[in-house]
Amino acid sequence: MSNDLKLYHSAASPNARRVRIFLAEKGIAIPLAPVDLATGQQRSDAFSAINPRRVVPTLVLADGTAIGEVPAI
Ligand SMILES: N[C@@H](CCC(=O)N[C@@H](CS)C(=O)NCC(=O)O)C(=O)O
Repeated sequence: MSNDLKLYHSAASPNARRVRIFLAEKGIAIPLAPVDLATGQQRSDAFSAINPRRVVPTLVLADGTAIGEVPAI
């Protein structure tokens, strides 16, 4: 398990699923942080501070850089 990375995702998100499938195919385990899209958690102040575009998936690197596009992740 790499604790240098954290993936914000949602089980209901097809885009987040694309990244989880990639991680599984590569055998990479990283901490997953669920974001509840149904209740609008992606629009919360806390998540907006992580990714101002307010979408999942968002991959946060060890230095705090947040990447919020599947192809870039
Ligand atoms: N272009 C983005 C799209 C990400 C995206 O649209 N994510 C959706 C879930 S599949 C989302 O977070 N939607 C939040 C909202 O609509 O408020 C990517 O490729 O990662």
